[in-house]
Amino acid sequence: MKTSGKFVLASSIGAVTLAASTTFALAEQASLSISIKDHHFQPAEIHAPANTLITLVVRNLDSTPEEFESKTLRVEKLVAGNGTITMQIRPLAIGRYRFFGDYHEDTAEGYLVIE
Ligand SMILES: [Cu+2]
Repeated sequence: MKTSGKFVLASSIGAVTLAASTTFALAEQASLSISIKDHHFQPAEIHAPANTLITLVVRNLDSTPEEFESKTLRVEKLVAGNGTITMQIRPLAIGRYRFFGDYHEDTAEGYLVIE
């Protein structure tokens, strides 16, 4: 009787764990945010896991507009002075992906590190 009770309990825990991990695998997402200040990205390096849909928020703390751009991430999006944009970045393989501010590329540069 006691042994049978333990068996049932163990089975239920197994089922719950399996359901939870399946849900997680289908909804892997990461949220990142970065700021632009004095034509520099802060932080200049951001990290996210591989094969994950990424939501990136870019806040421009400067009063002048900037364009968030990256060839390898395939994004190019205007951020108004004191404005905020939100973008989706496709799931990526491990690597370092460079991005820059197209209006101040000499100073506004950063990397998205996928690990
Ligand atoms: Cu551009």
